[in-house]
Amino acid sequence: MAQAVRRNSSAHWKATDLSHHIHPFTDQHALPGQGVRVIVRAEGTYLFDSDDNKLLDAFAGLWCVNVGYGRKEIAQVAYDQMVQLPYYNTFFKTTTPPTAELGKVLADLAPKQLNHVFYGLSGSDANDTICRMVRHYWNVLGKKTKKTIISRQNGYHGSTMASASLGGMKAMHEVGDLPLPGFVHIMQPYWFGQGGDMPPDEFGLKAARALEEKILELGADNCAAFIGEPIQGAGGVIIPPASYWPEIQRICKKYDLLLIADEVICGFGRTGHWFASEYFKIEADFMTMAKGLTSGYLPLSGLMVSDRVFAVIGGDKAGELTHGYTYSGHPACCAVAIENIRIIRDEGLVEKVRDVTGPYLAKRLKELHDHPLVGETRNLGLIGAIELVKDKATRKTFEPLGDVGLICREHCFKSGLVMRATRDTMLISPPLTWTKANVDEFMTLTRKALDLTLADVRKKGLL
Ligand code: PXG
Repeated sequence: MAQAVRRNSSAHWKATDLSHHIHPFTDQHALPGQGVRVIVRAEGTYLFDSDDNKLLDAFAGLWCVNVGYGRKEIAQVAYDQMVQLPYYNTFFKTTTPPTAELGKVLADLAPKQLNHVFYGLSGSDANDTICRMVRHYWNVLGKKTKKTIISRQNGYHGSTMASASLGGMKAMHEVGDLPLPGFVHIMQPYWFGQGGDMPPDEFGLKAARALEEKILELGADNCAAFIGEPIQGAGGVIIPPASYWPEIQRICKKYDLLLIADEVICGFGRTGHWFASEYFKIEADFMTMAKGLTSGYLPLSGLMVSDRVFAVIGGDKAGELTHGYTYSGHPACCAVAIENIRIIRDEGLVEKVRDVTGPYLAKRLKELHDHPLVGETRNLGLIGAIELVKDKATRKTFEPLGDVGLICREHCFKSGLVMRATRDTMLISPPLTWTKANVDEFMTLTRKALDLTLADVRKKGLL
């Protein structure tokens, strides 16, 4: 039976999928006309689809496969744990060995004030949990008006009602009448797109001070927390000017707001540091982790809670924390996370990204500045972006925004490369196992895709 299915696999899977599967972030009506791609296996940094195409994955799945594909050690750990104890809950004063062990591993790795962890299965549910904990914290302290959470336009924090409200993407708010009350947004620190003639550091201060303005408008007594991705990922790999985070930190301290660092993409070595909070010197009260925590081998998220916050929500006035998921602290997922972190550590991937592949990617990306479409390249470690613009000197974008990015993404696929586009910004986030040779291969494929894109853009009269 399995054999029969496999024989006509590609067409069969595509048709079956289109009949039943509702895809995330997809125009359901248009999909049948566009078709789906079926990924059937992967090894290292390469994907193989059901039509026998081999693709260099410059996106690590979805910003998550930090240790690369095909790690038998991780599969073995999952297998062993499932045989030993496939599941048990962490409610009712119970735990499992990997659940307990991972907490210690994470507390040792995370910035020093973060020593307590709550587990979920996705970045979205972790951020939802944070919203509840933030309110709970201020309620326990008797400051019951401190409710509003401030985040950024074009930030991404997940897809549940609360996490999509934290996010600042208009298109997401349109699905489900968001944001919910109590969630407001300020400008993002996107110098390339919005900085105009301002020097980056001056612009960074302006973007940070939008937080102060918002707090003064709402009243500090009504403001509970600020959340931000150290580097915005889905929004376009927006690396804030150096002046930004210290000013945000100062403002949060001054007005007594909790600071939440969403490290779902930035964490576990992506930037050449275990967490981008180290690089930007962010001292967060909550830190969201997912994706690279398990390299996507199994779903798991965690939120680290600071000693200061835990003293309150774990204190004698807090009562029961009536919150949790059936799979909070799932033993197989936690065992996989421990093994994944062991690999990152034993193979020196964080240092390699910081000292070797990150700087090398930066150097090679700069070579693209001679390309007529490229307005800027930027990266920190192995997270980066290539901005495609109509006019390099003025940073003027194409109209409508997004078409050129999609053309480029298609040329990437056809050239054997997976690179994501946000607007007309191409995004890079490969496995941390990339060597300099992988960067070279990526550059060759990228230049080819950019040249083909340029030809199309000229043909369409867009340039
Ligand atoms: N926070 C951040 C910073 C994220 O990037 C989430 C939270 C939510 O995580 P879950 O596990 O619930 O998906 C994310 C997820 C994209 C894209 O197109 C990015 C994400 C998810 C889906 C698509 O770049 N990031």
